[in-house]
Amino acid sequence: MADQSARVAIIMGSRSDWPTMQAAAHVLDELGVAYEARVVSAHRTPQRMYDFAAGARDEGFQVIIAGAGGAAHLPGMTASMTDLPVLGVPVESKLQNGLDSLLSIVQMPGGVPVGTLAVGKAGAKNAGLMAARILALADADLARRLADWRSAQSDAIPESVED
Ligand code: RP5
Repeated sequence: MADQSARVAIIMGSRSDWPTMQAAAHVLDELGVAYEARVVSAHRTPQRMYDFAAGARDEGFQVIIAGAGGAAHLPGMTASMTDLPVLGVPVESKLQNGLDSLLSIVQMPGGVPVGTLAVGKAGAKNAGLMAARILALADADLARRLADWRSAQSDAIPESVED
């Protein structure tokens, strides 16, 4: 059962995906957005995936971030069983650094949308930011925190090429 305050579910096909998916968790921490992270494998725990996807809205989740590598069916299968927005993160794999993961997630048939991000940690980070932007549409406080986060990011980028 989810923490009742968790608005974002971060699911992944394996514990081995967590070092990548932590980038989503980290940025949600920075923005003060409650999330819950779980291992939910489309292939190894299909019943867990079904139960999660079918019950995600009732658990109080509003956005799902799903990361997987290789034959990365988790985001698409999850999207097929919920009306919540699903953001897919292709995890780097042994084959061409995750190009297989990317194509597995991005090539959804029309009618079953998955918002697919970049391969790896940048994609996970942006999935967290995108989840926050979706939630901020109906949350003015979060919208302000997002604006502050973006300003801080800009301020942290030096203009000079040398120290
Ligand atoms: C996928 O298989 C997972 O998402 C992971 O990226 C990949 C490898 O999983 P492990 O063999 O490391 O558990 O289901």
